[in-house]
Amino acid sequence: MIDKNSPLPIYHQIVEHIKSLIEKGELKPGDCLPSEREYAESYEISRMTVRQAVNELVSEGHLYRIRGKGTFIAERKIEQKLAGLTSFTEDMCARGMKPSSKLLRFEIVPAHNKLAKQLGIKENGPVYDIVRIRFADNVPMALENTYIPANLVKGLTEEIISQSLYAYIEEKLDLKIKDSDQAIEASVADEKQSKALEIKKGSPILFIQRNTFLTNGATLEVVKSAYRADRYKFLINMKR
Ligand code: 16G
Repeated sequence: MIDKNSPLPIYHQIVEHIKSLIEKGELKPGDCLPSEREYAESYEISRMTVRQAVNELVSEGHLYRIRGKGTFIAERKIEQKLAGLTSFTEDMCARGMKPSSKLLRFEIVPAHNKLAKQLGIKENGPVYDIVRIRFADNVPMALENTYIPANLVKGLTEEIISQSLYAYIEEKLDLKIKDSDQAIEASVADEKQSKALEIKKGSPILFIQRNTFLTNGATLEVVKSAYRADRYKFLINMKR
């Protein structure tokens, strides 16, 4: 596996070797990685070199360390293409994963000034304020806060919102979703986010804001979501 005459640095060869074992399923999420000493002895290389490889795999999210316990194989991240405009339910079903939601808030509130502007409604106009934890195969992936003008989307119920919002809008209300503006930025989980997502406070998250518009020009939703950075990865194809 290690070719000391190769022009490829040894630490890089170890990185690729461990990645291929993960790929082939020989190292599974949650498995403990053999110790630095074992690697160093079996390949006759320095522990420093092994550490350099492990550090790289940790920083890329393939491995994680637990102090005093060792280094473990991370869960595979969900790879989300930023191409078409899709819902959480569609994204999970497309992967053969089971989507589900836990509803933490579902109420109608008056829109404060900034939100009213974003939604294109009158200040203090009624908006649904919805907070859901979104799960994939029962693992919490995102904490999502959705604001929707109550006069635009009629008849929302707890049951509907526990399933797919987009399906209700398109199939039951016959409104046409046109496009979204979306921003993604790095952040860390606060108390609420960490509890909902079952991660430690201060863990990395991807904070996403999406404003979605209908074909008739109305703003459908303003959504603020916190996605687990250890479980999500966004992919984009760029043309030149
Ligand atoms: C996604 C969208 C969110 C939308 C929801 C509808 C992002 C960042 N957000 O979570 O804006 O409201 O899907 O999902 O992708 P649903 O139809 O499953 O309720």
